[in-house]
Amino acid sequence: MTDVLPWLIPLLVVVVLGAVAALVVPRTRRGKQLPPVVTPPPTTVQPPRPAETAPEPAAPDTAEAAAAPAVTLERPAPTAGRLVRLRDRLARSGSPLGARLLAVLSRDHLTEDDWDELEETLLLADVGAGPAGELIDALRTRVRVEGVSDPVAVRTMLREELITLVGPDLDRTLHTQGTAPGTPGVVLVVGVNGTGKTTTVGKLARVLVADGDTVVLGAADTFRAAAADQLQTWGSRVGVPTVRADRDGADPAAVAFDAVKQGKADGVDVVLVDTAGRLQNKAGLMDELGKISRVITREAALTEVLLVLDATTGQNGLQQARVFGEVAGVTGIVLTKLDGTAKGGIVVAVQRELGVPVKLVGLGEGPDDLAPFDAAQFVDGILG
Ligand SMILES: Nc1nc2c(ncn2[C@@H]2O[C@H](COP(=O)(O)OP(=O)(O)O)[C@@H](O)[C@H]2O)c(=O)[nH]1
Ligand SMILES: [Mg+2]
Repeated sequence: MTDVLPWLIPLLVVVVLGAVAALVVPRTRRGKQLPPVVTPPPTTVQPPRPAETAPEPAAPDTAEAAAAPAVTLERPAPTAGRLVRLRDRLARSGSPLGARLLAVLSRDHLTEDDWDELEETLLLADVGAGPAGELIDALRTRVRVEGVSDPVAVRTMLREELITLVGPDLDRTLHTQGTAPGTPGVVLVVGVNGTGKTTTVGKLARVLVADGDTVVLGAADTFRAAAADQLQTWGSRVGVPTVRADRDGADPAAVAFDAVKQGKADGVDVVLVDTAGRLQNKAGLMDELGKISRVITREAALTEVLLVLDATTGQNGLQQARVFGEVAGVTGIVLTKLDGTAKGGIVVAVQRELGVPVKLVGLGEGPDDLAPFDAAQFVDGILG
């Protein structure tokens, strides 16, 4: 009996340890949430790592080990000069506008028909009736006073007038600095579904990281887990964590609140909050966005509300923009998909419509295809 004891003790230890592990490990295991037995916290902070698949249920230890792979972070392209670097995308999409305007203006004696043609070209490029009329008036005056001599002078004149129309003096600063010590800047991103909000938040996180800021993302589009996954993937690539709901349909305001709280606790520079754009009715939209802003401001001031607008949607997009402008207190516009349209004039129209400057433009689906907007560089891009 006594010589059995030395065997029995380690055996008992193994059995007890096994039982303890069986109790503890499933609780700490990450993965897709089944209907929870214990009430989970409303949101979780997902550390910056690639979106994972659910771990094998039979191998919790391996899953834990696999949860900490050596992640190679990407280095976003510097933000300075991005619009210049992406200029050919504008030239490609905007050249019909720039080239057509230049072609007409270079004619020897400009007739009424020529001026009508110019106006029509501007309208086709979504500049909007008011601004198009102003540009024509300005050009007519200059042609009368200065005459149109050589092509270089014509180009210079058109360039100057287009820059004036786009607004060289509008303050396009992106406000990402917290307003009180120890508080992050908070950027809320709103807009209709499919305009490019999540992509923009992802690209913007990269811009901020490239500029040396620390960032937390809030996935307040809680309709589908896929939306949060999409955002988390963007963040992971540059080492930025995402605060997300544990279940579909959770309260977006709660997620936004938790994200800002988390950002504050972590002492980060900026919190970016992505939202859903599915609400078609104005009252519902106002309710939801109002609630999100209110709960955010309990933790920190909202420093920027960006409205994302798809440049290819023209007048339709403007209509939607108007509604968001009314309910969300928009402070800046992000115009996406400018690489896919000849209607660059929408920059002018939307600024007029909302009285808010375009601050960023999306010029492609690549991770660094988001550029700070600049009137002169934009016009140069359009004129090719
Ligand atoms: N060509 C182009 N595509 C873009 C741009 N921004 C976003 N997209 C695409 O637009 C689609 C919708 O984007 P997403 O961010 O999911 O829109 P959300 O529903 O507003 O969040 C995606 O396929 C994006 O890759 C852009 O600047 N240029
Ligand atoms: Mg989205």
